[in-house]
Amino acid sequence: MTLLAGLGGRERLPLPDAELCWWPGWMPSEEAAEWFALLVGETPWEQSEITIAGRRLRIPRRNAWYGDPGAGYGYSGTRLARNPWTPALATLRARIQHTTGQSFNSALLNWYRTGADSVAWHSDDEPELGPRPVIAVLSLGTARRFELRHRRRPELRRSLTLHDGSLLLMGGAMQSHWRHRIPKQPGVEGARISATLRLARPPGSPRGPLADPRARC
Ligand SMILES: [Mn+2]
Repeated sequence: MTLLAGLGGRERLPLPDAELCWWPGWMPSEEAAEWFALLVGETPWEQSEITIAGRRLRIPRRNAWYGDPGAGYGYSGTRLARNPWTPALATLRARIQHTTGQSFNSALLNWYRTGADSVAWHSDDEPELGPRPVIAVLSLGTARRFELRHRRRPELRRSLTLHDGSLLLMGGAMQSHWRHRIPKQPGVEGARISATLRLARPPGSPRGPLADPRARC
């Protein structure tokens, strides 16, 4: 019974010090498979390296950055080349903006080739995202576990399965109070792509909230 899957009802996920909501059936699986194949093929995937304790390390995933002119992005001593929006990604952005009521000017795509790929504990709190960033995460392909850990209250942990076609919206003060990761999952053979949409602050713009205050879960 997947007829209504594309309508994707919104659910608010209760989380202290954060706004987190998601659309578990945002995109039907047949369509998600088409987007997955398209993005694997057309994306100029990069193998980023980060610097930890003076050592250059290859991150365990591939990624790529898309954005409007001026929407730069970097983390942990690496900077990604900015690609212009493709027609496909522009379409995806428009649809995600329509659903969430939020504007985005850039996208970080991640390709987790198998369960051996991962992303370590982090917050998406880069200065160019401004305070209280709002980030949309579209998941395509193999489901992966998404774990959350509160920065100062270790008893607060959550785990969510980000499955094919689901859309997650992280907002409020979440990036100040929570870290998240995609842990390695030995035995998982399939690949996952996440398209994470963000609103980067143009260089030199004044500090202040960027998020559309109407875009609440
Ligand atoms: Mn993240």
